[in-house]
Amino acid sequence: MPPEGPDASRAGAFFRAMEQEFAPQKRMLQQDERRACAASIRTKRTEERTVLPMPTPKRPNLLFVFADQLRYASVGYTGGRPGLTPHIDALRAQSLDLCNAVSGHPVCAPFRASLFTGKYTTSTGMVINEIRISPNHRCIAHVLNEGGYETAYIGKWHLYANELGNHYDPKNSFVPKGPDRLGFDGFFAHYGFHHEYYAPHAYYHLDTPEKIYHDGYEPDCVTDMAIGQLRRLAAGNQPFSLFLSIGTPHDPWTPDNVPAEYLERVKDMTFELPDNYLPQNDPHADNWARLSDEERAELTSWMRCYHAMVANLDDNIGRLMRAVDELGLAEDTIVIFTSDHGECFGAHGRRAKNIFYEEAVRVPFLMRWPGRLQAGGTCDVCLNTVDIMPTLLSMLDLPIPQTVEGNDLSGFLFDARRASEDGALMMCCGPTAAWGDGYEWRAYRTKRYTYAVYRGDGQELLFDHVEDPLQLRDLSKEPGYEKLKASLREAMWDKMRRINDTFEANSYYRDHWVEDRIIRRTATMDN
Ligand SMILES: [Ca+2]
Repeated sequence: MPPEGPDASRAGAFFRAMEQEFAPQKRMLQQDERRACAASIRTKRTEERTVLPMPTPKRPNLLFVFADQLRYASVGYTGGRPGLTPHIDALRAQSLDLCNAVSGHPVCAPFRASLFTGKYTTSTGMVINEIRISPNHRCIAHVLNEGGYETAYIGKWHLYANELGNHYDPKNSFVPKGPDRLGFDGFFAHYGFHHEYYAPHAYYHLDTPEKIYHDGYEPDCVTDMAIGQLRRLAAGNQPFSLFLSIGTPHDPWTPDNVPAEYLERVKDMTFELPDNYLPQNDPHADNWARLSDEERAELTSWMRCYHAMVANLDDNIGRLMRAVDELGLAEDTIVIFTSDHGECFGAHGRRAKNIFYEEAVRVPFLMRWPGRLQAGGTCDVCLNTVDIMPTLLSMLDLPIPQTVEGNDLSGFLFDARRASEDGALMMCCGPTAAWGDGYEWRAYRTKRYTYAVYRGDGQELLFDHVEDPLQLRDLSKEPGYEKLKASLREAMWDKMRRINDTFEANSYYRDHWVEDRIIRRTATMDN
């Protein structure tokens, strides 16, 4: 169990005001009007299960590649190490760069739940890692199937655990064929969670609990597998979607978890603590975000292994894109490259993710669609995780389910002159993978500002990440920022009200939504 969080008795006037504000919504929930509330957020949605006309010409394919824990700042084109990621940089030159993309809940499983459903965490119920999502959501793969797509998935899944840890037991790593695959009914080479990338840990499942072991470095092997699937899919008549979830550069960052040739590539690089490093742990950090003295001493060697993993990831992206081109798929395939969240490496006195700071929430997001999206262009719209599903479905001319809470941002991608000032609601509903109160926050990030508030003690923060990208200067108490803070706070709460997010303590979700690590209900759904 993690140590106790900030004492709830210290919750100040802010928290009491919040309770008051949400009292009507809570009463409504008690009156079993969840569905009515969910219906109220359905605005301008295309009707579900629309009968689709025969696609002529064939719809474009979708290749969605996402790394794990890849920071925005750690690729070459964003100002990372020169020469480390030539293939990702080449892809950027062919792609539209969504430079304000964030992870709406920067943790593995909550991110994936939002990616597949288009819903915020309070609506998926995936409030921490290693609980089991309901199969009753309307997901992106369901819509793709109905639109005539083959839906394939390769890599880490992380939405079907039934206990904390014990990752290598098939009861936590295998997802049976059927509804728990959330609509993916094509090739499905998957595992629950692991980040040891060599045998005997690197394995996957197909349609049985049998473990199939990789012969080599897992990121190379899953890339080979994806290329093999592209070859098969390219020969077929159906449009396809292939999601490739690559485990790197997630820790453990030990030299035996990355091929020697990539350590060789980074051997002359110098790694230093970040400029916003703090020697003390952030008091709001959970067990996964705290650093011991021994770990602090290891930070720069972790960075070395991390960057070696990034170099390997880059080679694999290069191989994958070469295959797309050689198979003649380039013109008819929308390629996405992104990550589930970033990594702090000691910034703000934290490691890992699960926090609103730029190091954790900002992710690379490249979209390549030759002739349709501007190659080498930039789009600064604030793309949140929940916006990915409706935006992609719209680009593929497929219907957006009414249950989707994100926005279709495709109009901004096709027309760079269009601007949006809407920001992204980001959230943390508990410690990374365990139950415990005192770590919950909500935040609202616009192109320029991040406003955030912790539930436990009501502390508010405000950063100007254009003027202060390291977020060292908290403007929340400074004179002259009251009006701005109030408007950002209201914009955030407006988004929360629309999704019935009542900003509960983590134990509330444990006690009301989850039974035996299976999610039974959420803010907008009874299962
Ligand atoms: Ca992750």
